[in-house]
Amino acid sequence: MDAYELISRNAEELVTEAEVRELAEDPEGKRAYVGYEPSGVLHIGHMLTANKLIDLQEAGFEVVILLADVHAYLNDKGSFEEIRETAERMKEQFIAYGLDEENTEFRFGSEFQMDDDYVLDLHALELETTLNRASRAMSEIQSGESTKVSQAVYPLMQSLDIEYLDLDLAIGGMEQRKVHMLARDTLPSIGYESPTCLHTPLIAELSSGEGKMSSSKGVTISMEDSTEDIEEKVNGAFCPPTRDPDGDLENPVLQIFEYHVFPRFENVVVERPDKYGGNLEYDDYESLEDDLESGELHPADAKSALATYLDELIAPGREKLRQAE
Ligand code: IYR
Repeated sequence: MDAYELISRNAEELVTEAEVRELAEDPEGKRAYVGYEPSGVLHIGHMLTANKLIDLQEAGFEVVILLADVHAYLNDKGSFEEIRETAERMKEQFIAYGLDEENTEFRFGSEFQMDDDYVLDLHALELETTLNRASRAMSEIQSGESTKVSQAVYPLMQSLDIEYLDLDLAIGGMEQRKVHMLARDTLPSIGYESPTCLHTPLIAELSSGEGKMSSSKGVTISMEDSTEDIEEKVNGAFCPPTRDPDGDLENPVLQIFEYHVFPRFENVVVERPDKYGGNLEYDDYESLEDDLESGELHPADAKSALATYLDELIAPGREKLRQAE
């Protein structure tokens, strides 16, 4: 796989493709980042962007993980002290998950977001941005119904982070895209460049295939899950053999195979007793999807394989959490 393929695989959107292609021409030493509001425990959403960070490290990028403590505070996620504590716990889980320790820089937002230059630049961005635009950027991120002033400041700070961490590429789930678009439009007005962005897809809610999987509602998978929890959740997952004709429903089992399992395992074995045709082996996602659609692969067998692979991905992080107890 060439650098561009590795960098762009499984991305939902590149902003812009031409800019990402240019980065891929000489990725060595380029810097990419993802920021997370610290929540203590890694869940499957963190793991999806982390998969992209692992791809980028393999392509030669340096990776920065921003533990966005001030952002979590602005978004009403608790006291500053509580947030700092949960942030510390996340570092080890990212490394356990498979990021290269030598080449992952962890930064706290509070290390630089209170510096004079940053704050003055923030005020300059406030002057360039309408409240309406800032509030729209937060529609899929903000907690609570109405946008507080702190939440309108949030996307402007997220925009500035890209400049202050000296980055070449900003990564985020599709829910971050409006913030990134705001950054692209407004950073040039205060003398900075428009950032290049890559967005990862969102996975459907596990039990229904409806809407998006989130850590705050519906079924989700996290590093706190035991092997049995994972088996139970995956067994109960929505997994229709054929695509929803209206296109409203997604198949979260297939999505997890595509975005979590295949990027991390060279080939995938679905174990089956001989009387049901014996084991199936896949070296790409598409052939597994085809087999599920044709009926060659039964949803129950697909789920049981998925639970095994997910458990393998989660086990090292789960172990770190246990040690920290
Ligand atoms: N908005 C993110 C958290 C975040 C991301 C980046 I990239 C930042 O520079 C700052 C905050 C979230 O929803 O978790």
